[in-house]
Amino acid sequence: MHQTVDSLGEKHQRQEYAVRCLKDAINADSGSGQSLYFLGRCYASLGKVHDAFISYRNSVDKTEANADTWCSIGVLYQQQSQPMDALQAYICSVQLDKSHSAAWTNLGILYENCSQPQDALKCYLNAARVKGSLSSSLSERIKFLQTQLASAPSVSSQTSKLPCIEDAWNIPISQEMASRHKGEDDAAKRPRLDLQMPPHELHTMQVLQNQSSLTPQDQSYLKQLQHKFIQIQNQSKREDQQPCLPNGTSNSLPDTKPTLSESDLESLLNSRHMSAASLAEDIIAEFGLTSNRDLFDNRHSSQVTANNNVNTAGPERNVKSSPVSMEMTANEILEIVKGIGKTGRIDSNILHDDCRPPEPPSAPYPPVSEDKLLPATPSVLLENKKEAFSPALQEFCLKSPIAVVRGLANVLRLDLGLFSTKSLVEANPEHLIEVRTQLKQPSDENWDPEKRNQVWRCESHRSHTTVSRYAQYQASSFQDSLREEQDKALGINHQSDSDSNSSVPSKGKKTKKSGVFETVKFGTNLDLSDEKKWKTQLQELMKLPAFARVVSAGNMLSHVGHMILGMNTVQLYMKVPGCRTPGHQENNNYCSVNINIGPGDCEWFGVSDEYWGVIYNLCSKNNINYLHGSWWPILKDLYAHSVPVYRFIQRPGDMVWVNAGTVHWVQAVGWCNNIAWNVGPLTARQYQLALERYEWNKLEKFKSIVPVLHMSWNLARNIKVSDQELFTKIK
Ligand SMILES: O=C(O)CCC(=O)C(=O)O
Ligand SMILES: [Fe+2]
Repeated sequence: MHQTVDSLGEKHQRQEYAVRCLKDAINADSGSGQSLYFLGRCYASLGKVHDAFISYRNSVDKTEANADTWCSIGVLYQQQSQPMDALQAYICSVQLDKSHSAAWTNLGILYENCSQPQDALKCYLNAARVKGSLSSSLSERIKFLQTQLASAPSVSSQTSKLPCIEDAWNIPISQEMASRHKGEDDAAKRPRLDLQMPPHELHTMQVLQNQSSLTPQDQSYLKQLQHKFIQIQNQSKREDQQPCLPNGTSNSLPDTKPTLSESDLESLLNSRHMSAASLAEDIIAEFGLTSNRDLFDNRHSSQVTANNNVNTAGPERNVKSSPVSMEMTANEILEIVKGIGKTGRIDSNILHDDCRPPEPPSAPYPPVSEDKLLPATPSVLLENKKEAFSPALQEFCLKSPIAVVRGLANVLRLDLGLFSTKSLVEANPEHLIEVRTQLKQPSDENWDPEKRNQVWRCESHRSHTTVSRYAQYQASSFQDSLREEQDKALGINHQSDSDSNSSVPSKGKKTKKSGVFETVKFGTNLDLSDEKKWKTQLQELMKLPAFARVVSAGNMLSHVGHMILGMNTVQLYMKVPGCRTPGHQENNNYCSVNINIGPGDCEWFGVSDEYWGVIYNLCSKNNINYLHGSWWPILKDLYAHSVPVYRFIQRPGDMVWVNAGTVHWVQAVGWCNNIAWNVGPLTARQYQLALERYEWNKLEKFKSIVPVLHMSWNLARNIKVSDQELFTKIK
């Protein structure tokens, strides 16, 4: 009532009240499909598409056979520019209730939008047959189409965007659903509630992201779009985890502009008269069906048939042995792979063509000459904001194994103070942080704890503390060192190895001796993913150019559909001098973006991707697992194997770009914090390296935290790939 009756007060308040009442109703009776349906209607009229979909979906789960729900789902799909899904939903609706004039009318509008007037007319006529539903606009529309069609040649079905109404009723929905569904439960019989960002919004988001300066209005619109994008991605991930139907063809269809609003639908629904028995007979006659039972059972019976096909497909059919080729269309491939995956085996190696398992590459040949073993690190000093947003900067980063972009924070006016230890403590003092206890030593050395030999194994013991406790440690370590400096200047003698009396996270001491070495504590992997806890910090990072941003349409990791902590979310590192990030390649070989917050510097070492096999072998020789272990390369071993090493200092405000596959290790020179995350530029190289590592991780029993297969499907759905090589690889 509050949703629909104007006299009950101001619209917004009424709507909010209606939502509250419905939520109460659902709490009181969680099995009520109707309350969930009404809640969905409220959300839809409030423009909360995402919430509306979820409510409708839950409603369908409780009460599947509800024509109203399917009709409303169709409306949402139509608004989301997913005409094929909208069609399926409307067909579900009119199959459940053939006198559902609203669904027939919507279907007519949908067909009209897709330039299929004959089908539209049939639907309008069906709507008009329902007693009491013939509004003047409906009869006008019918007359208009009849006149038009009488004078115009009929449209060939070859060029139709949607299947004609007869086909839609009979075959595609049931069979398409049945042959492509993942599970056998009831959910598999329904169209998938697939949320997609409308293409124009995706495009606008991309355009806005690439602007160097935005008006406050544009900024807030961009934020809205990005928020929506993430929500949709998350929702689509949740959908994927349920046994429901894949979306199929909707993305390949051109946009349609929905013309039916929720309120139009509302009035149609309100004026609707249920159950016109004669209508079913008319439809049977019109569509040439044989019996009433066919109408009702078609979906389910053909589903059984399709399932049977699946079961007889044979246990060992292998996609790779089927004649699938890159030249085929999606439909041809679907035809060939029908039934595979259910009982058949799909070769799980997703690497290209030859299916050989990946292996660490042998050393590049011929080896580089000695004078190339210490290459200069590609670096650029930015002078202004325009340079930061120039495509040239992105190109520069993408062509180097590692690059340092100096002065980025300065030209973007990034407020690095938001990531200072003080701000972190103010924002979330009790937030957990991982601690690594390590031996403090010069950056180009790595001794065993007794300082007998230089080794590859890097001592790094894990524990946990809170931000505020680590902050105390970091601050007192700094003050102690300052005092020592002052005392030194004053000629006061200090025992250089004496313990400090300040507090340490776990032991109550700042530093202590472990054998001959002082130990340091590295506060690592502080998770900044929570948008509420770290709102200002995360907002600040929106100032970055799109290619380096945490979330952007051009970042593969933004298409995964869920958070991967530290990869498509921000992590922060809190350091004192000597803290080490041991050698590694990024997860699944993605690129890494790292900004030094200061006040101190960091020292970086980097080795280009093609040498990772050499480093892998050196780790093995030193009895360390390359993926699972902690190692700090001995430089002379690398040089002895002709491995060039980039080495450079990252100052506060500098961004380091670690390209796909680059092996790197980092040591703090001073007291500083760093922020970092991963990005996946849409390049063939990045995609290939991610795939290779995905496969190699399997062999090494190392978990790939990027679901590369799932991500590939999302990429295929979400983006238009202009790079031919990347397109082919994804395909
Ligand atoms: O700042 C650090 O120590 C982390 C460096 C790193 O491995 C990265 O940003 O990828
Ligand atoms: Fe890294």
